[in-house]
Amino acid sequence: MRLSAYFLPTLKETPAEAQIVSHRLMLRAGMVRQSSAGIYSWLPLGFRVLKNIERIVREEQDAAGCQEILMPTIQPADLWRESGRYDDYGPEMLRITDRHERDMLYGPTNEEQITDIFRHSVRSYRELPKLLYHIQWKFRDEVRPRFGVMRGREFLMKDSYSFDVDKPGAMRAYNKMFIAYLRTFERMGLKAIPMRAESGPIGGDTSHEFLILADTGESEVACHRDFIDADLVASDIDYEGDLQHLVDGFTDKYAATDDERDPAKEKELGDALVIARGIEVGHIFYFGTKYSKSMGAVVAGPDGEETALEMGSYGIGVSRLVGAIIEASHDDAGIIWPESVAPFKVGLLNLKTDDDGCVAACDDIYAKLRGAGVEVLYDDRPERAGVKFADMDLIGLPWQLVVGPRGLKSGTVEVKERKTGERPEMPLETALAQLTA
Ligand code: 5CA
Repeated sequence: MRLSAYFLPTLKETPAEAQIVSHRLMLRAGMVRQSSAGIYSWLPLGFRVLKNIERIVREEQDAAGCQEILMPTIQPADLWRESGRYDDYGPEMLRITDRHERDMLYGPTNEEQITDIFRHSVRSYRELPKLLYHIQWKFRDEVRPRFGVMRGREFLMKDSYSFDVDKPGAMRAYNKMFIAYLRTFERMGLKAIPMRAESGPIGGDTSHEFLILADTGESEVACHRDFIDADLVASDIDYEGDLQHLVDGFTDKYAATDDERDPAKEKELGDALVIARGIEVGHIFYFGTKYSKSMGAVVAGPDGEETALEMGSYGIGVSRLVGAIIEASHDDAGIIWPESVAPFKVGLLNLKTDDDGCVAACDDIYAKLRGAGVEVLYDDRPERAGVKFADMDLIGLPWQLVVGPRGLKSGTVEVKERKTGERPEMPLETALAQLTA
């Protein structure tokens, strides 16, 4: 993509309404624009990151045996009356009436909707287990939407739902999601720590939140120091094998969110205790028959008796992750994208757009990189070098390939790694080999 043609409305000034660094940088880098409180439009640069995060989430869900579906954003209120949550959910739920005076709502989550699909489609335990997910916009009329996409009113969530005939089956699904979450966040360059958590309005008695530690996190959390030092998960997982020992390896160590903290255990830990602030990027729940019983979702068990489905649900804050990754990875100059989610891998900077040699060299490099399948943002604007450097640092692409007339004379270019700031000069061919490897 040529920057001269790209819609990248960067801001020089720091927007006054943004209280945390990720929100400031997302506005300054032209990634999002606010529509109304807690509701955002995604501009090209931000949308590419959102899609990359979505792709990683999808790949890891698929790998764990979860099947993708798509449920609507608007749901009938009657389903929520059946589960009892229509009244319980309170003012966070956006309630809508259609032209026939039917009560509808913009879904804050989809337990009822999926339970309804299941009770009409599945009759026998032989059709179980099943794990389904979708990636869809949600609406929660938060009292205090803030921090940009981190606590929005409209936000993108991946939500999965598991259906099993008994509790051991449900726990196998829970464990699959537990491990899939560790892998998902690790691929985004994040260390998300699984912590015992409250289940809140979703319900149930077993629940873990996945938190990244950051000073701007909304809640105070506590965990064993081992989590900070350790790598969180091995690369090859057999999802059909026994995952319990792997999950136990994490849950045996102390890690708890605000409401679940245990002063006695914390005292025992002594120096091994870390107290920090955390951003919740995922939350998994086992809630057994809470929805299946109230909504009549049953299957015939092996003995022919009807049995209520055992269920769990598993959420990832896809749009929140964009902000969370920036909180975890930035410096004074701007964002530092991990390569796996970066909007482009390489920024190509032509430092002298009125020099025919520079233009020809850059056009050629651009074609070669694209030909090799590398995503490149080519700064071909007639701007000063200083402006180009500042913009590239702000938007945080992992690599910058800098081309100027002086270097070209000797056939060299500069390759800057955004993360380390190192900017070695090298022959053009070496640079191309490195960036296409
Ligand atoms: N039905 C369950 C699991 S699918 C559920 O709704 N869980 S949740 O309430 O914990 O939300 C799942 C994830 O969505 C959270 O871990 C968080 O990362 C994200 N999330 C929740 N509320 C917001 C919000 N207001 N803005 C941005 N992301 C949010």
